[in-house]
Amino acid sequence: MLRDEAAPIVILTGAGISKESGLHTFRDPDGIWARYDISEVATPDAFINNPDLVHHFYNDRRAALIDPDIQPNTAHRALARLEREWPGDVLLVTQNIDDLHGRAGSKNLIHMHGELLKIRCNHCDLLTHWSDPLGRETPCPACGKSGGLRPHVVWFGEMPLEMERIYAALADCGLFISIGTSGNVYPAAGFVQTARDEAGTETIELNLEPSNGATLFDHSQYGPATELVPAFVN
Ligand code: BJW
Repeated sequence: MLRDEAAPIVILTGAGISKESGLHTFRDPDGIWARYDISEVATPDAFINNPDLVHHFYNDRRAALIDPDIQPNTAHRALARLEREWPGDVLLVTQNIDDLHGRAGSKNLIHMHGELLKIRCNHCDLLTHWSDPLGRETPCPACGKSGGLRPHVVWFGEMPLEMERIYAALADCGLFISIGTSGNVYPAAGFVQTARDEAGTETIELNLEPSNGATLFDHSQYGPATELVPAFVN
C-alpha cells in the first residue's frame, strides 16, 4: 500500500472505532445525538444556559466509560502495535474523548476534542484528572471557586487542540488513514484534503460505510473496525 516503507503515517479516528467496545457513536441511529440535542449539551452557550444538563450528560458518559466491561478492542490494539512496529513516525489523532487508545498502548496520541476523564477550571489554569461527578457548585480544588469547573472537551465553536502539530504532521505524511468517523465535523473532516494537497499523501478510509468525504480517499474498505483495522495493520 505504501510507496515508502518508512513513511510517516497520520491516523484519524472517530467514534466508530470505540463502538465495538460498547460506546455509542454520535450520528448513527442509536447514537448520542439521537438522544441529546447538540446545542443543549455540546456548545459553550449550553454550559452557560444549563450547566446542570451539561454536567449530567458528561457525568453519565464518564460512568459508562469507567464500567469494567468497556475495554479497548482489537482495532485500538492493532493501532498501538502499528506505532510500536512501524519504522517511521505514527501519529494517532483521535476525535474521541474516551481513553481507549491510551489504554491499548498508543503513545504518540493527540486527543483533538479533549478527554472525558479530565476537567479544567474556567477561573484558573487548572487541568486535572476527574475523580467525582461534577455539579455547578463543585469547587475547584486549585482556586477554591465554584462554577468554573468544566469537562476538558472541545464543544462546537471552540478550537480543537494541538492543531499546529496536527497540520505539520499532515503536511509531511506518506499515508493518511481515517477510521470510524462520519466526516461531518470540521476541521477533522478536512484532514484528508489537507494531506492530499500538502503532501500528495496516499489516503485510505476504514469505516462501516462511506463517510461524507468518501470520494477523497484513494482506497476504502467498509466493515467493522475490529475486523478491518487488525487485518490492515498485519
Ligand atoms: C463504525 C462502526 C464500527 C459505526 N466500525 N466504523 C466548515 C464548514 C462548516 C462548519 C464548520 C467548518 N469548520 C468548522 C465548522 C464548525 C463546526 C462543525 O464542524 N460543524 C459541522 C457540524 C458542520 N466545528 C467546530 O465548531 C469545531 N471547532 C472549530 O472548527 O474551531 C475553529 C477552527 C477553524 C479552523 C481550524 C481549526 C479550528 C469543534 C468541533 C467539536 C466537536 N465536538 C464533538 C463533541 C465534544 C466531545 C464529546 O462530547 O464527545 O466531538 S461533536 C462529536 O462529533 C464529537 C466527535 O468527536 C465528532 C465527530 O464524530 P465522529 O467521531 O465522526 O462520530 P459519528 O457518530 O459522526 O460517526 C461514526 C462513524 O463510525 C460513522 O461513519 C459510522 O458508520 C462508523 N461506525 N460503527 C467502524 N463498528
